[in-house]
Amino acid sequence: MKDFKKSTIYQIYPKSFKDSNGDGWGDLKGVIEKLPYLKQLGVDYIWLTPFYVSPQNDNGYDIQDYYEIDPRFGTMRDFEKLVFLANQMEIGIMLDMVFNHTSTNHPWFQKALQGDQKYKNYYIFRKGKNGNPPTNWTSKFGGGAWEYVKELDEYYLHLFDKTQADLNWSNPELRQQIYEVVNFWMKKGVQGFRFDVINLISKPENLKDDIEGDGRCFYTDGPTIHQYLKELNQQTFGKNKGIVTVGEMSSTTIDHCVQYTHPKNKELSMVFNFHHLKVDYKKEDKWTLMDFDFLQLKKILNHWQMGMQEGNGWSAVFWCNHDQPRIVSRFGDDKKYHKESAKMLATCIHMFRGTPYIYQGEEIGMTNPYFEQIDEYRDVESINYYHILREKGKDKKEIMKILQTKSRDNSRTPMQWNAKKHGGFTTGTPWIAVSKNFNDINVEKALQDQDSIFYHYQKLIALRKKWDIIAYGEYQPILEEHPTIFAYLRHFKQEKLLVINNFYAKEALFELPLEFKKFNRYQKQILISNYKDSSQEINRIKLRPYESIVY
Ligand code: TEU
Repeated sequence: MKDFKKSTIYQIYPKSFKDSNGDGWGDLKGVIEKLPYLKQLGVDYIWLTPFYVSPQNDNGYDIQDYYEIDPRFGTMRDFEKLVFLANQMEIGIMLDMVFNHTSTNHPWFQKALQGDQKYKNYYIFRKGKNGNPPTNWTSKFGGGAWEYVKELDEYYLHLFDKTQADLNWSNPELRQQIYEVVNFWMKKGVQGFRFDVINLISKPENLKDDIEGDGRCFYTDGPTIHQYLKELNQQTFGKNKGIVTVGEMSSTTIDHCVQYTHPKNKELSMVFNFHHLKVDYKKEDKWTLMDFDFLQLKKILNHWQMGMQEGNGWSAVFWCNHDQPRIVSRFGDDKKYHKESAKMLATCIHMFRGTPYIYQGEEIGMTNPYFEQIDEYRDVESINYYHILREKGKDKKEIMKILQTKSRDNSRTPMQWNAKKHGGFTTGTPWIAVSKNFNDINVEKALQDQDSIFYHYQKLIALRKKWDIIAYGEYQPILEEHPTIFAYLRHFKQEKLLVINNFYAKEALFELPLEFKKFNRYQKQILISNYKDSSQEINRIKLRPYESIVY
């Protein structure tokens, strides 16, 4: 059985990973083809984002059938083969389970629309208020969170797109249906699950207007959330000790995340939170342009590292996923210091207390594509906000700039395998354009260069396996007020780990705080760095652009 604290998890967005049949969509056969590559990288689990039958209004997060694979991704046989071959390589497959909502194409919802009470009760239908929706809540993708159904003269709740109807978890029958889904996939030999926005599933019985906000205060970490997760655990994966689980937690708190992951509570193995990825939002609005606030970033990450440690919870640590722009374009430098900054960012995350996640392409330093036309974008959220910002009178050029840094499509462009047409992703026409820099940034090139970002990630993954301190060490931030350096210590038995990262292209002076001078007496070793000749001396180090060293 694998120890998830010593594991590294690789996220695949199958639609953009590898196309095996030339239809322009990545597929499961494409994933199978690339298993040896992932083995070479050294990852322990692969998390696949949804590939079930779906109208794809939200790229598969709108599920129409939990039990069938969308033919564009392949067949059940392909999936079984993938699980089998991955397990042979000691790679576990983790599936993405979207249980906050289904597609409105789901047969349950279709029956609800026909007025079938049983199925109406699977969702959240309410009467309007004086010709208005039941509450003033807004959808995360823009606009209101309620959609009117004329035939029923009622509204249904959708926290995301209007084709993603929220499920009613207070209905025990619905919960049973969900447990069956999880058990079905467990029988196929999957070794883990990622639960999509799982902290939003518990809504209060009486839905009220949110005077100051968008409604999230009512359903985020909602009233019976811990009860639901305990039940989910007992009825499904809790019966199999080898299963690893991660919950995606939207706008959550440390207190709840400790409860979600404390081993005694028997809810989940670990959780994602996103507070550190909002440090480039002006006034908490994603659709603005702002340089990232480094001190704020450090403060949030240190606060979560300490809080989760004190409460004995466990975090999934990450910079990238399919909803976030590329990290090297965001907090690094995707031009002059591409390699240095990508490696520095990787080290910073992988030495944290928590299980690190790598999103496809991050390991070769893939960048935002900088699309110039709105018709190059595919994501429902980007397209909605394009129109919302236009209506607010923003000029087209500025909106395009915002999308170039904020759109979720920034991470959804196809994986760059080589310098051939479409980066070797497909022989057909890709569903979304490949980033223009695939000649320079691609897997083939990375594998030939011993100094590449790829080998840096490979080394980080191996170090986690070798040194217990990386997985189990205690976290302690240092130089918290330093304007450009992110440094911290880890402690485990007789060992110490000192992690130093310069987050900028400017040189920076690292000075070891007085109370740690005694470390100089320790036997020292550099575990990893992103320059060939990093200082062996830890008292005072003149850090070069984006230099990152682990002692
Ligand atoms: O995302 C949840 C979520 O709220 C955000 O990451 C959201 O995409 C972002 O804040 C918008 O700015 C999950 C999935 O990861 C995402 O792809 C889905 O669209 C969403 O749930 C709905 O299932």
